[in-house]
Amino acid sequence: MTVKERVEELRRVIRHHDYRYYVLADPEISDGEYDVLMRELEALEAAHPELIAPDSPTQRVAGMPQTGFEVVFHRVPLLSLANAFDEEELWAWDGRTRRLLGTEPEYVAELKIDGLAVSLLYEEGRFVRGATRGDGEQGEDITLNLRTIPSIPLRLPGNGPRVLEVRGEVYMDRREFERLNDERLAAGEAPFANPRNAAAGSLRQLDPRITAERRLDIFLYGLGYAEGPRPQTHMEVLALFQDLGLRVNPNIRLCSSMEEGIAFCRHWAEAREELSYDIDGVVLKVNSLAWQEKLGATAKNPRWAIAYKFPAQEATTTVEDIIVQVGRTGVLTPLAILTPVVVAGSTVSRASLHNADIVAQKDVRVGDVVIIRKAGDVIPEIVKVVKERRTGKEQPFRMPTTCPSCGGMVFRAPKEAAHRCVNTACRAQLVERLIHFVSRDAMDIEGLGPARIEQLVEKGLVEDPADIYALTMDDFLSLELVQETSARNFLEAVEASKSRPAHRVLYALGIRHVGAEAARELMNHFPDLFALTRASQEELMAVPGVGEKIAASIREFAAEPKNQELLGELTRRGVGLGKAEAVPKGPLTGYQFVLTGALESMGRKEAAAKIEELGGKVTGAVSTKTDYVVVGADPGSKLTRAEALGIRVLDE
Ligand code: D41
Repeated sequence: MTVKERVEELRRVIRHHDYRYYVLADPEISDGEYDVLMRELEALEAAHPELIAPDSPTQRVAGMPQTGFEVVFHRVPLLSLANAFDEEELWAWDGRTRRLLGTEPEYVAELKIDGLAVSLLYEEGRFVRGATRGDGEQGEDITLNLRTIPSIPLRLPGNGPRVLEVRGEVYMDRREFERLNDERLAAGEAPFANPRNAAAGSLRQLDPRITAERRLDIFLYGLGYAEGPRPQTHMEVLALFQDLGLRVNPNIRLCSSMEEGIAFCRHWAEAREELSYDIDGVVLKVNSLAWQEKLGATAKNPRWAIAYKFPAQEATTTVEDIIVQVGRTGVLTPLAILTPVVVAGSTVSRASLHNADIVAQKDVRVGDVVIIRKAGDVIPEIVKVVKERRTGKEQPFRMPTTCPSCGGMVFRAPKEAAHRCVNTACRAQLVERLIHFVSRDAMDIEGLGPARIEQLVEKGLVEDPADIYALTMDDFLSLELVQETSARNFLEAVEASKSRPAHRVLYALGIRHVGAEAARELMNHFPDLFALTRASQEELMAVPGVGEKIAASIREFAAEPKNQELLGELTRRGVGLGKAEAVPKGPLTGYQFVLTGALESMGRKEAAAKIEELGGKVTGAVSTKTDYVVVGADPGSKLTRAEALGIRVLDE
């Protein structure tokens, strides 16, 4: 084989694996094997620069930073979608469509991805130009940025049409959005308000290397200008895209009536949070392209499609106050108290402002009119201040220099965003630590909610977690509105919590950076909590998933004599801190599991608890010791690793 042939073969193979990985999310080889192929290709191209081609997989990030974007005139304008804001408007559209056609058409229902509309142009199977939608007539040439999106093929397989222009939506996954914002905050940069803005900002980078770092993705949904045989229906268009390796959203439904279309809308209005990306509605399209043509378009919108828009997740309200809350590690968190507004079906009256830097970056002041956004069950966020509506009377926020709970000193460690109250005896911290200790994923002491904890601390009955195990019937009866029966229930719940597995106790202690998963991993490696506190930094870091930060934090906890006393007190009062007791035996005893991706019927924590109930072990990282990997939707690198190691993979 000549070098040229080998280069071409490598490109073909890599292109195939890119497709398996990025388009189908179903890789056939491990990351390591892929890297070997890529490195060989890079080496050959470096040795034979005359063989480098723009559509080589090594050339995704190509060209120098630009000074601006060229204007692109779309050969076929990108029309926009007419909107329906409720079911009545959908029925009205269905009625008009049926009247114009004189029959009841099939509709295709698809998700309305909340991203940016773009057009991709292929000539002779090669990706030659990508552009923003712009105003529909003309957009901007963002070819170099779109080339960096790994699911966009630089070359189409086989004999695609000579010219093919496809339309789709570029978006950013919520996980990537969170990652990017964390990174920006750490670097002192303003975070993006939502994934859509983050995707837009990333596509507008003049330096494609920056775009390449922002893992963007795309779903294709429309055919623009195309030469060659045309499909007959929208479903065939989508099938053609799939044949060409263009990424199509899997959640599509062919509807034989409007009822089905409405059912699809209702389903996704409820289920939208299960997706790993934002959608802002559902698009209904007439399936037959002949009928699409017959229906035609108004000045702006095709008559054959309509967007059903979900209720907005954003609303406008006023900041009435900014208060400061003290968390269990002493972190002071500013919280905006808002004039209550209804957003996506529930009333919002507060929004987290995270830390002083974010308040400063967003320049949120008491009295400001703000746009807030609610996504799923996360705490609502302030997207931005409507500065145009300032009166001049707004009050800027200042982080207090003393703790609002105990009056103690407030410090800010260098390079940290958080201000902290460093008084470990601070009452607010104690209450938060105890609330965490008894919470569901920790010791799970049923009935002991925040209000009860508050009362127990108020009465001086509890000063640390071990005190909970010394509470008597009379102590509980001394609380407001507690009768004999509920007091007995409290005692029973406290008793039951003594036999929680050690990893739960560890998590319950609330050591900084030690989350539920790290705690689980740690207690798989140490016989009990005492052994854990004796471990060296190196021994701790040898545990999978435990890095420098976690290890240092455990060492810090262990070095504090009070904490050693606490552990002693917990054992004396009967709380199990080790594996010695209570490893339940069951059908899964001896098997190690790893969970990855979003499960459908239950949360991951719940699934882990069930596996443990049956005697199995759950760890966070895939290793040769792993027996099974259970995969849900959108699994990540754990699945790739499992496949590389040949570990059995199970669905839910
Ligand atoms: O997911 C979307 N955001 C989406 C947008 C979609 N699934 N289908 C769309 N279909 C069209 C027509 C029917 C006009 C081809 C669209 C859009 N348009 C669109 N997005 C932005 C402007 C128009």
